[in-house]
Amino acid sequence: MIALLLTALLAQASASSPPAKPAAVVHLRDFKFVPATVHVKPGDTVEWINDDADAHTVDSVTKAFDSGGLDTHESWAHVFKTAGSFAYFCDLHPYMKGVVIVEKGTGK
Ligand SMILES: [Cu+2]
Repeated sequence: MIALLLTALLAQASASSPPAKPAAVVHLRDFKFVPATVHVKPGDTVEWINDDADAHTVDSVTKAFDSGGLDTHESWAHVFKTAGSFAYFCDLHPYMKGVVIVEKGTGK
């Protein structure tokens, strides 16, 4: 439990060094989130990596999370603690959309 809390705190404190093992990685590439939909479990970390020459952001539709600006090759990670469907977009290019689906139970 303490380890989980520390992981979450570190993820928020340090944008450039995410936790060691994300459950899913989303690339920001050609003005798209690739893949646009990822499935994880509660407590999992999702990491985003900007492969584009342009800056992007990862902004929750419900303001649950916000990466701030990500320049080329920058990454950002977020820990999803609760189940649900978390839609997000790029604040700079609102047509860029993705969703993180956090599901309890087995399988994906
Ligand atoms: Cu963008």
